[in-house]
Order: sequence, then C-alpha cells, then structure tokens
Amino acid sequence: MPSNTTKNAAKKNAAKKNAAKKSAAKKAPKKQSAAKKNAPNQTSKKQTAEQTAKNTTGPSDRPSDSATHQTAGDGVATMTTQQGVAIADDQNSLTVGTRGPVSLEDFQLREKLFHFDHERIPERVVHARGYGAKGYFESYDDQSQLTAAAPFSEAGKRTEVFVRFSTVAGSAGSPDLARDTRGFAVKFYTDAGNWDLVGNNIPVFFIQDAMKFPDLVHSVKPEPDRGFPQAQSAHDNFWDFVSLMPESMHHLMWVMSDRGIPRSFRMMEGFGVHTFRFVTASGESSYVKFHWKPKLGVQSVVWNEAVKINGADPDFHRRDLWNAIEAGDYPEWELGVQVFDDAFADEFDFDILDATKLIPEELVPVTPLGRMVLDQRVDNFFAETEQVAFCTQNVIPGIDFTNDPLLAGRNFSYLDTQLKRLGSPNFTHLPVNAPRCPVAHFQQDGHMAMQSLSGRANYEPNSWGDDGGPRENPDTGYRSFPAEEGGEKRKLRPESFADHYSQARMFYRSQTEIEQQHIADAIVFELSKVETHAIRTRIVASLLNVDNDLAQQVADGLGIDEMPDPLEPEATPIDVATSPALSMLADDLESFAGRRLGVLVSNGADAKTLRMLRKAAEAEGMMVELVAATREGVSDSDGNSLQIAEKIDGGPSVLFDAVAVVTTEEGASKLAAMPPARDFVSDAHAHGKFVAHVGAAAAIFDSAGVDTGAAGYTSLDGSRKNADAFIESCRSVRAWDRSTD
Ligand code: HDE
Repeated sequence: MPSNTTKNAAKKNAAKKNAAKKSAAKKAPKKQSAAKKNAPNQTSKKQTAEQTAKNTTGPSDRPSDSATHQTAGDGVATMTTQQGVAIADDQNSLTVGTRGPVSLEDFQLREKLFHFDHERIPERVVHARGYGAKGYFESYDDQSQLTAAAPFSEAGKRTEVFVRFSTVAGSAGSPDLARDTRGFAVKFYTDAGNWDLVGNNIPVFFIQDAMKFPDLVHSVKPEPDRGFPQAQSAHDNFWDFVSLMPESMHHLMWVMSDRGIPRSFRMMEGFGVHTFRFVTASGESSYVKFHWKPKLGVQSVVWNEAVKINGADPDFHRRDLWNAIEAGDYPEWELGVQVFDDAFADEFDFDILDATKLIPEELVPVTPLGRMVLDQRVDNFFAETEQVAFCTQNVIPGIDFTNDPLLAGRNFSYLDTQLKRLGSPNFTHLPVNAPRCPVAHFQQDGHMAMQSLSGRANYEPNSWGDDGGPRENPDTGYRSFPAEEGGEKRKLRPESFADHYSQARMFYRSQTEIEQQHIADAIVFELSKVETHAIRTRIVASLLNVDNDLAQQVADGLGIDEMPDPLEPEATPIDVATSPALSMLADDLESFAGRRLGVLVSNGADAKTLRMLRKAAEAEGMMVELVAATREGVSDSDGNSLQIAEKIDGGPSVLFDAVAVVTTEEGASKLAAMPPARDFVSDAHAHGKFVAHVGAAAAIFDSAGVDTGAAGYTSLDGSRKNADAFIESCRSVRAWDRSTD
C-alpha cells in the first residue's frame, strides 16, 4: 500500500519542484509552434491515437511510472474529482493523526466510493453476454421500387451502424462458447432516424407467442432453488419446458446443431426472424425477411472443442472480433432479403406470421441489397456495448411490422427493459443510442436530461411562430401501412400455427450425415444431464415426429430400451422438400481466410519451412501464431528470434483452426514429455483439424498416440508448393473422415 509518510512527502515535494522546472523548460519551445496551437483538434486526435497505441503495446517504461505516487505535470494531466477539484493525494484517506480514525470529511474518498458502488447497471435479462463493434452499411443500389427505407435509397450510400452479438442464456460473465442461440442486433443510424434490426443467428424462434417468453427464459436460466447451471440448456427445467412446448422443436434442431457453437461472430449468419413489411414512398407494401451472410462463410466448432475453448479462453469470441478489427481484417456481411407478396403467403405451406417457420431460399431466393463492414472496435465497453439500447419498435419510413404475435410482444418489451437498465427515458441522449439525424420534439426533463429544450414553447399547437418549435410533417413523417384488420377478440392460437414438426424434419433432413450425427450427439449429451426419466422419454417421443432414425439414435445414446409412442402432434407432420441451403457443410469454403493457424515450434525449427508456411497462410488471408515451450528465447535454424504468441500451456490447439508442428528432433523429444504439447496434437487430431508437420516432430505425435498417416495430414518439406497444398486442404474445414467428437 503506498503511504505518504512525512519523509516521503518531503522527498515528493523536492521531486515535484524538479519536475516543474523540467516541464517549464520543455514547454518553452512548444509555445513557438504556431501551427500546433492553431490546430487543437488535430493535436488531440494524434494524442488519442498515441494513447491507443500505448494501451495496446503495454505500459510505458519511464522510470516515473514505476513510482507508487505518480504525479501530474510533464504532459500528465491533473486528476480531479467529478466536480473538477484537483486531487493532491489519491492513495490515502484523510485521518485524524497518522494512526487515527478516518474523517467523514474526506469528500474525495466518499465520492470515489459512492461512484464505485454504483458502477453496475442491471445486466440484460437475456443476451447479457455480448460484444459490440461499429462500422457501416453500404447499399449496392437504389431500392426505392422495394422500400422507401433511407439506407437503400441510392447505390453506394453508407449508413453508420452499431452491432452487438450475444448469447442468450448466460450472465454477462459467462463463457462465449456455450451452446446457445446468438443475438445479432444491428442499429442503423439512418438519416430518417434509428432503425434497429434485432435478430438472431437462427432464422426461427422457440415460441410463437410473446406470452410464453418469460417461461422459456426462466426454464433455460439457472434453476431457481440451486442457482445453477450457468449458460447451459442441459438441465431438467429447460428440457421439461420444451418437451411440453412442441412448437420449440424446429428451433431446438438448430441450436442442437453446430450452429449453436459458432467458430466466430464473423462466421455466423444473422436473421431478422419475423416477417416484416417493406413499404415504398407511394405506399405499396411487400413482405420481407432479412438475412445477413458472412463473407468468411459459416463455420462452427465441434462440441468437445467448445468445452475446451471455454476453459482456455472464455472470451474467445469477443477477443476474435477485437483482434480481427485491430488487424484491419474487417468482418463483413451481405444483407439480403426474401421479398414476397400475399399470393406467395397464401400458397406457402406455413403461416408467414409464425416465427417458428422459415421460408426456404430455394422457394424465395435471397436478394443481396448491400454489405455491412465492421471497421471499428468499441472505444469503451460499458459506454457502448453495455449501454446500447436496441428496440424492435425502432423502425423508419419504408419498414413496417406484420401481425406476428411474437413481434408485437417484443415491441412492448424492449422499450420497457431499457428504462429498467439505463434508468431514464433519456437513454437516447447517450452517444451510442443518439440518432445521427436532427431530433426535435417536446419531450422534456427526466433523469439525466442532456438535450434540453430552448425557448418558451414546450407544447404544440402554439402561437409562437418561428420560435414555436417543431411541427408534424405529413409528407416525410412515418405512416403505418393501412392494413385492414378485423375479427373477434379472443385468446386463441391460429390453426395455421399448428404444425410444429414439418420444418424441424426439413431442417434435420437437409443436413449432411456428419451434421445429423452432431445433432443426435448434442441431444444425447443434453438429455444425459436431465435427471428426470419422464422428461428424457417425452423428448424421444417428440423426436419420433421429426425423424425415426434421429429418435432411435437418441434413445440408443441414452440407453432407453423401450421406444415410447410418438407424442400426439397438433397437426400431422408433412414431408416438405429439403433445403440444401440449410446445411453448413454441404460445400467446402472458397477460402480459409480470417482463420488462425497455430504452429508449435521448438528452438532451431527449420527457417525455410516456417517461412513457406507463413507465406502460404498469409496469401490465404490467415493469421499465423507460434506456440512454444517458452514465451521468449526461441530461434529458428537461421538464428532468427521467433515471436511466440502463446506458451504451450496457454495455447492449446482448440484456439486455432488448423495447426502445424515444426520442431527439431531434440525439440520434439522435449515437447513430447509435456502433457499440453501432447494434447495439442491429440486434440487437433480428434477435432478433425488439418495438420501439417515435419518428420523431425514425430516424437510428439508418437507420444500422443496419433497416426500422421490418417486423413488431413500434410508432411512439410520446406517447399512453397507443399505449404500451399496444406492451406488449400484447410478449405474443407475438417477432415471429417477422421474420428471427430
Ligand atoms: Fe429479445 N429481448 N425478446 N428476442 N433479444 C432482449 O432487450 C424479448 C426475441 C434479441 O444486444 C431484451 O435490451 C421478448 C426474438 C436480441 O442488446 C428484452 C421476446 C429475437 C437481444 C427482450 C423476445 C430476439 C434481445 C433483454 C418474445 C430474435 C439483445 C435486454 C416476444 C429475432 C439485444 C434488452 C442487445 C434482448 C425481450 C424474443 C433477439 C428483455 C419479450 C424472437 C438479439 O427486452
């Protein structure tokens, strides 16, 4: 604990005087620089950039920065209270006598603790764990024939966006690789106001009616008596609820598939889920479903990998997004739409207002409208990612709602939740939530009002002429689509929402064999954590309405000998055409760009092999990171010092998309004796990763019992051709014919 004894204080004063002299001497030449004086903004921008660089490259090594009492001056700002009063001592409370009681008079101490005590705001009830980034949306064309929505008004038009990706079930500190649906929420700061497209990475939802949302969320959260499990659906309450809620089956199929454990936010699709309306300037309307398609392709991890990533790096997804943006490798998505009319809606097998159904791309193709690029990380996590307030009811002229009952509930819920979280109806005054277009209204006062009205008028109509403030605008103002509505007021689910299984079946049957296997494995895993036999069998009974083989595999995996009768469906499931677009693995990726290659090296590793491997990987757009037994002191065969990213204990192969092992024989035998190095290769093998290796590294594979003759192994010989062949093989993502988990 830094103290301020009488002796220390004397020393400090002397040091201060010296520092003051020095800084006065240094200041003199600065004054002569007129250019700098005239451009205060530029100077401060430069300072910010330098500070950022400093933050990312680590603390400075000035001797004064190792002191326990670090003082202002010489370019270092004076610390103040929130009221702007300069602080003389930030280490010690005000006491009566050096060993006496602390005085309540110490307003600095009280202010500091008061503020600290109130640092937390309630986390989101759902989607508490999330990460944000900023960028822009760019329209490919003028789409005014489809919609009057501002972002699509002309080719090349850019609209600022803020995006927050999230998991649903876990609390703010939960691990990133939980099996869960991911939130994909985009705020467009358009010149016609803010438009929030608050979607998920799964195109259908668990439930059809907002009435069931609190029940769904309660069931998946930690059980109320015991307070666990955290961020997991593998427990009785969740499976009990969904087993009694057959409409959840389609979403369950998706979340039990590998879509529930994405490799990266950058490699996820996003969906608006509900059917919305596009409306043109002349008032013509069509139905629309929104799709975000990642430029890097869709990719997931395997379950055993997810479990290990959560231990090795619980921040895997947020770190990945941060690192990609910092490296200038900006994540990008294409926004596409499925547009259709009443005629299609009437002939479609399902109800377009039912959020548990999707429209296969083979029936209505996805038309690309533009691209979104995330080229800025957040500057402050709390100010932006925590305080961003998405509201589904934030629409702009050209976008409108449909009667999806889930959407109606959301339109109430999001505004309500913002008041609870941010504590004030003025949350739109926060920079992250503030529209970028002019805002003018007579709403006033309230907690933390920052944009107050000026002048006398705070109502309208009024008689104050030019000083009377804003008025409604019948030409540009938002008008709801005048859909005709009627009918009896009742609490009744429509008949057209009754089929809960046909699309679950369609999804399952559209998957490749490996993907189907992973779905079965995931359900077996989750149900094996369920204590109640009746719940397990009820799910198997429900699965019989999806696919007999799937139900059988799950029953076998659980050891259920006697197959239950199928659960009585509300509507008999039908066989609809499969949709190949729903499979992630049906096609290889066009490129393995944006992925990480982890190379396990030892001292003396062959320089040419490493060089060729790096060139081939970087030509593909991959990031190469070296892993070794120590963080420093490792050189290649040419004596070049190697930049090691991870010591082996902190850099398991689960953190990488593909791996290579380039060591000497001596290095290999040392690594072979280290359990984390053996895990590095045995995990990569079990997870089906593509592996490149040099002959000298054999001891590591031998000690792990791994056969490098299996599928997906490339032996490196120092040639570029060979390194290229390895990188090209990676585009298949996994060597699935090797045993995977
Ligand atoms: Fe949400 N949801 N939700 N949700 N949701 C929230 O809003 C709600 C639903 C989604 O990154 C909450 O700000 C109800 C579907 C995302 O900040 C809350 C219903 C979809 C996010 C809320 C749904 C979503 C939320 C919690 C059923 C996909 C995170 C904190 C009618 C289309 C946004 C907050 C962010 C967040 C309510 C269903 C997506 C409580 C009542 C369907 C991506 O208002």
